[in-house]
Amino acid sequence: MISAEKIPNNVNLSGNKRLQRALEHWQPKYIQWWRDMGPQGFQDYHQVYVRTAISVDPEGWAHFEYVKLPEYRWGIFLADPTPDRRIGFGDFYGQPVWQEVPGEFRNQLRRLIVTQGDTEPASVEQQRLLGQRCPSLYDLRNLFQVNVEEGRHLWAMVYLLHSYFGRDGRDEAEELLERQSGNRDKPRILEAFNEPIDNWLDFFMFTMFTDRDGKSQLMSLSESSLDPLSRTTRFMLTEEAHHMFVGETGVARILERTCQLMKEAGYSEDVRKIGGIDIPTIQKHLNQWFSLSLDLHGGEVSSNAASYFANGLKGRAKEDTFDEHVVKNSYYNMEFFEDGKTTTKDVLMRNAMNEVLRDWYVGDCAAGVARWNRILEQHGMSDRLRLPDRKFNRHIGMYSGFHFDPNGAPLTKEEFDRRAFEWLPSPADSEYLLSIMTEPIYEPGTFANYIAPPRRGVNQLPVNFEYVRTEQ
Ligand code: BYC
Repeated sequence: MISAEKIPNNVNLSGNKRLQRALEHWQPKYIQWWRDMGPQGFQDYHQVYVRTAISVDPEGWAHFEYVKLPEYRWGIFLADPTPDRRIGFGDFYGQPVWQEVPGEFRNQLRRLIVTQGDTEPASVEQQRLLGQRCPSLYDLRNLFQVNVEEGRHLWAMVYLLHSYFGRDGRDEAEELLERQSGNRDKPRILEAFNEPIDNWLDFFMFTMFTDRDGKSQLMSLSESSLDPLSRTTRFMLTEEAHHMFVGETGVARILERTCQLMKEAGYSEDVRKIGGIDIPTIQKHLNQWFSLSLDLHGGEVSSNAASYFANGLKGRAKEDTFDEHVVKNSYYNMEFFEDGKTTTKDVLMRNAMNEVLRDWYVGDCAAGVARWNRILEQHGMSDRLRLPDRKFNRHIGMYSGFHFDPNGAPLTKEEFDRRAFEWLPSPADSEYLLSIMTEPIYEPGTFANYIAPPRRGVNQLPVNFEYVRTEQ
């Protein structure tokens, strides 16, 4: 039985019987999905020290407690309304925002919300086996924190589907639990969410780069004229920040440890011989998840994106920092690849909105990579990590039929296939990573050999706190 206490919310759930009934119907299916497809082996006998959002004010969204994962209180929260909020871009610029879904945009909005919603359970499915190879209890707890919040983000989208899309919305909410990451017959909608995440380097790169796509997409949806969508995604962004923290500091801690091991081994030694993760392997995983996440921004030239913008459904990240918001007659100078050469052409800006968002995304990623490189620098290493060219390893958009190296130089398919494992993780790399992660570390304050401890623990607790405890 759903109650306001069980589902923390600020949408007056108990005052909306129709919605409450719809969610009551969906909730047991969600819990069943969580048990079947969520963290394997951590459902019934473990208590996890997690953060639960119980309101949107600064104290309320970070309430810490021990819970069994299936008993996590997945809540529904909208950021506070902005008084007299107006449409910030597109053809309806300046008009009041919508509290209901306009009939003519119903399909487009449903599609955006379903696509966003689909990624959330997908990521939980991708990460479900990682707990059994965790590098520490601190990391295990962070994994579960990310997982329960992705679950909450699914609830956020299901709330919108149930509230504003009637029967269609309810059907879509069911299907969100039926598609499965990597399933041949019913895969998740977007490609990156069907890729396996087998090891912790993948997990940290995913939370660094793919969750950052979550950030850029949520920023653009938070500009939406549909006010409940805007308010929902605005609140989701507060949680997304933590996921990227997990990714960025996870890779930073691996780099830190790699540098220590290299020093101990006298620099010339192969760091793998002493159980570390070498920098080329880190670079390959960076290449993989960055390029997959570039794909998540859609095609460079997109009539979908133009239409979303014109109709005021999906804006640009930080729309208010742009000078002009209708954007009818401006152009974007875009790179194209034609006859084996790159060239540039002007494209109507509205058609280039995916690329505009990708620009923002690439800049945000580059700043993160620069922070990683400072660690290498501090240790006196000459190696540096770098983002590959955006044409590298693309499967969506205009570069998808072509092949490029990480510098953006064109290659034939044969050349690319021959050299792919110089730039992307090979089966041997994956095998090596799994070999150093076979034993999970469940001893408080102990860390796997390949990763340094964090500088501080969670919620001002010590690093050796028992973040996940087994029930006696
Ligand atoms: N994979 O006009 P185009 C997150 C399809 S992550 C497969 O180029 P559009 C999270 C497209 O559907 C953020 N298919 O692209 C992170 C279309 O199909 P149709 C998730 C793809 O529509 C970590 C065709 O190709 N949120 O939150 O402008 C953990 C041509 O499309 C892909 C959103 O994505 C792909 N990568 O843009 C947990 C926001 N890309 O029409 C969570 C909502 C394109 O030919 N979604 N296609 O059947 C959107 O805004 C847009 O759907 C996209 C695509 C930006 C994804």
